[in-house]
Amino acid sequence: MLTELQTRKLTKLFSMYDECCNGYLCKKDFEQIVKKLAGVRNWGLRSPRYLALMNQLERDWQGLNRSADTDHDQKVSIAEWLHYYESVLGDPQKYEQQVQTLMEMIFDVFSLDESEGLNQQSWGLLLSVYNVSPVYAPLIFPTLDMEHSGSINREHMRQLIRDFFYSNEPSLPANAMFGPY
Ligand SMILES: [Ca+2]
Ligand SMILES: [Ca+2]
Repeated sequence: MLTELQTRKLTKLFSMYDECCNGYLCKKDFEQIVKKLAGVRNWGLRSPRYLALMNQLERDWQGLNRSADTDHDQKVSIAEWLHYYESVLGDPQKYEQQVQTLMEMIFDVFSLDESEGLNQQSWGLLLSVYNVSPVYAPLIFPTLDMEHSGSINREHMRQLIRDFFYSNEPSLPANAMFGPY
């Protein structure tokens, strides 16, 4: 069973993917996200990076649609999304697979400096791609970067994502890593 806090965070995550804001996730939402992700790095429509990104998001959508769209209308409702995540979070192998893919994509697109970590600017870009205003980045990033290193590495990000999905502790900064929820 998802807790009330988990449900709120997963609803936030849903809203980040619902690019066209119609209350459903469909293929078009993912296509728009690909364009925005590629736009962050100015990857051209025919560049290998763009094509790799497009393939990945296509696979993400197919996987989500196959597992979550239980009424087969080719779109995923919030109820279907929550039901799907309940099953993913209950299965360590599924969870790890999903997070691994997400992590690779995030670091591929948003790590802008040579340390290959995510800085505050990266965070603002990440928010803006996913329908959240980058004005939140200066408020959120310092609460996540508790050691004030200016950068979030992969290991740290993996932990933040885990807390976002699983934690029921209302005071954890990771709950609000993508803004108000
Ligand atoms: Ca939509
Ligand atoms: Ca559906």
